[in-house]
Formats: sequence, structure tokens, C-alpha cells
Amino acid sequence: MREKVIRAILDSGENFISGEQLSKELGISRTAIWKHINALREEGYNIESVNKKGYRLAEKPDDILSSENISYNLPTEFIGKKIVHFDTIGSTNDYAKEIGNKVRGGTLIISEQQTKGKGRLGRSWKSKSGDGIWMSLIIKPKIDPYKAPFLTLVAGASIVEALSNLGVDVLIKWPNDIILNNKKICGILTELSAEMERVNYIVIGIGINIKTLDFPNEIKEKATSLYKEGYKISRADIVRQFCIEFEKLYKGYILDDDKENTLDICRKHSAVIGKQVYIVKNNKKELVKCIDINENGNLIIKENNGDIKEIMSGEVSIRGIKGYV
Ligand code: BT5
Repeated sequence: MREKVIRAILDSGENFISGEQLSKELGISRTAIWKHINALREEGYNIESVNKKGYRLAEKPDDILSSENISYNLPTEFIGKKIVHFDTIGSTNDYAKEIGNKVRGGTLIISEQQTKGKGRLGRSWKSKSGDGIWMSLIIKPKIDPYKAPFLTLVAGASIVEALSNLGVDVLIKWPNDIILNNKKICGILTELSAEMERVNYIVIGIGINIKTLDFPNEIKEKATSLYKEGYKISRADIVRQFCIEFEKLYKGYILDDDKENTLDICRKHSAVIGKQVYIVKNNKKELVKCIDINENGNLIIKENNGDIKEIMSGEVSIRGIKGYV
């Protein structure tokens, strides 16, 4: 019902909609309407109420990552159609795994803040309140588990496309970092729940730094945000664009086994192909040249002795010769 109330207010745009009209249209009492309005205000909607006129949104709520705001008129079939929005939570990935078996594929968990944001291999992810987009997408494809890691590339390519639609050109540092001006603006953490031959669900966790201006010392050198680089873009627009672009590439991959569209984007926007980088595995560092990303989404590298090798995403980190990229 709350969704219907905000929908009606959004539909009336700059015009006021009276409590009476809302109560008639939705078939609930004016007191009930009033209670929903208060709850929506607590969620962050700036709803004006003027005597004898009714309600309207005082300002465009483009920075609230709530369900109504993102799913409203979202032209997707299922990605982002259901949003669970928190003010604060430990980790959206952990929460997604708690509810993964119970919800529809396409459900998106978003939190304004994470107190235990996770990176890969037990690392942590800084997720200050309101500073970024901290979200986890739950999907339930009918695929063999070995096909799941490619979805990290699908997510990365979707972020590249989403940001490009909004005027920001970023690169992908294979397999899971998104780079703006040589610094990390976004990280992806894909987690899988599966049996031997069947995926139960996959959680794709995405952290995008949007408003942070001062990063903690330990990541100052390698992290950046859209605002820090001069791009003031609404978080809701980014999430919406991501949902649209992800659904296209995801359906291509799952339904038609189309990897080319994703690979094309990953290759064209690669921060590593053609470069010398260090491959870091179990604290060992090896200088190699990155040649390509192959059809499985694995990185093809050339070792110093000329050997060509294929590297799987789960097993390594990559460092540039001079630092992060
Ligand atoms: C990642 O791991 O890059 C995956 C990050 C995924 C975060 C999202 S947020 C929503 C969802 N819920 C979660 O709990 N997680 C996901 P990795 O490649 O391991 O990189 C982690 C490293 O990046 C850390 O060790 C830091 O050095 C650095 N780092 C931490 N916070 C950062 C930030 N906000 N921006 C840039 N770099 C950061």
C-alpha cells in the first residue's frame, strides 16, 4: 500500500494530490494515508503537505535508493523490480544470502551504510552512510555452477554501460574492479549458492563510491568517487541504468549463451589488456603481460619465459607496475 501511495504522489508530479483523492483512489482511510505519508517521510521522501491542497514531493527524490524510487517506471522485466532498502546493515551480500532461497530472481538489496562491507578473500569494503551505492543483486539462473563466475564480467560490463549512458567513461581492471582516472571507483563480489549441477542463487555485490571526498589512509592512494572526479550524478539514475543494462547482457548470456556482447565491452574497456602487470597469488608476485580475455572470461597472459597461460578470476589479484593500475 505504501508503494501505491508514493506512486500516486509521484504520478501527480508537481501538482498536489489531496488526502481525500488518495483515500478514494486507494480505498483506505485518510488516517491510514497520513500514516503512510509519515513512514515515507522517515524513509527520506520530502513530502510537502499544504492545507486544503494535499500532498506533493517537495523536491525530486532522485537520491533516495528506495524501492518506489528505483522500480517506478523501470523498463526491465525482473531486474530491480523488487528492492529491499536499509538505512544500515552489516553487509548487503550477507543479507542477500539469508533471503536468497526465498525471494524472486532480480531482487536488489540496497543499504545506505554497511558496517561489515566485504571485499573478496576476507577483505573489507568501506561503505560509509550515503556515500555510495552498496547493493546486492540476487539472481537465479538455470545454469551449471561453473558458468557463474562469468556473471562478474556481465556485472562489470553493465556498470561500464550504465555509467557511459550517464556520461562517465570507466575501465575494467579484470576481473572485478571498475576504474576511473586510474583509481578504483567500484568493486564487485560475486557469491554462489549451488549444488553439484544446479545453482540455487547467485549474489552479485556491487559497491560504487559516489560522494566520498576523503578516503581512509589505507585506501587513499587507490580509491576515488564520482564526486571526487567531478561527476555529480544521481545514485538512483545509476542503479536504474545498471538494472537496464544488466538485464540485457544477463538475458543474452543465460538464454542465448551470448558472451560476445559482454566480452566486447570488457575488452574495449580493459585497464589491463596490452599492459604489464603483477599477478599476485598467495603473496607471490609475478610480472606478466596481459594479452586478452578469452571466451570463458579468463585472463590470457604471457609469462617472462614466453609461456602463455590462462588465469581464472577467483585465484589472483592484479597490481600495476607503478602501483594500483
Ligand atoms: C572488491 O573486493 O572490490 C569487492 C567489493 C564489493 C563491495 C560490495 S558493497 C555491496 C556488497 N556487500 C558487501 O558486503 N560487499 C559488496 P576486493 O577486490 O577484494 O577489494 C577490496 C579492497 O579494496 C580492500 O582490501 C581495500 O584495499 C579496497 N577498498 C575497500 N573499500 C574501498 C572503497 N570504498 N573504495 C575503493 N577501494 C576500497
